[in-house]
Amino acid sequence: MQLMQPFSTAILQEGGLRPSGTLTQRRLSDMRGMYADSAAVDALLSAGENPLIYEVDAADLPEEAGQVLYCTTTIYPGTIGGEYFMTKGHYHAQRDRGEVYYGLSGQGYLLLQTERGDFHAEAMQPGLLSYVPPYWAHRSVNTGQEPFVFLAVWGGDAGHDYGTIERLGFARLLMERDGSPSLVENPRYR
Ligand code: S6P
Ligand code: ZN
Repeated sequence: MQLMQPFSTAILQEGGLRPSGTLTQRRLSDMRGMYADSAAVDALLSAGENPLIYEVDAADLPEEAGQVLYCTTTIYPGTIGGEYFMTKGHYHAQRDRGEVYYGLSGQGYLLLQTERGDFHAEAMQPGLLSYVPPYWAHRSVNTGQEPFVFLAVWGGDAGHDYGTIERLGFARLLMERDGSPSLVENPRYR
């Protein structure tokens, strides 16, 4: 059997792996329907504005059992209709696979929910590890004025289910209210 060789990667506090892995950029047009204020989304896109919401630099590793995958995520600061810039969010395709997030720079929140109706919001900051248990969908949000960057580490066979969140959304929205983050019920949830 051919064994992989050990290696090291630098994790940049401002986001990114060195050497770089695979870069993915998510713009507003990639997230239609995810922000509650669809009129605000349409207005920006039809004005030709398509802001970069977040980017991921993911280690090039096989997505299979036994591997440990990792990436940095950089969420840029901003709001759409008062809702902070955020990731799409997902369940793991294999629901019983957990994950850890480790804050590198900036400020944000991790929103988590389960299919049986639990919801949880966890503040994230540099130096803090946030644990995503099995069965919890997860979305991260930048509530600060600068890029919010974190490292994620998860099992190689977890996979990603984006469709469930695309259909149902998250139970609560993280909105900027008087300059501070505020969780509000998502009127369109379920
Ligand atoms: C992967 C992990 C993160 C996210 C990344 C982007 O399991 O949870 O690396 O992929 O933060 O979020 P999303 O929801 O677009 O994959
Ligand atoms: Zn995940």
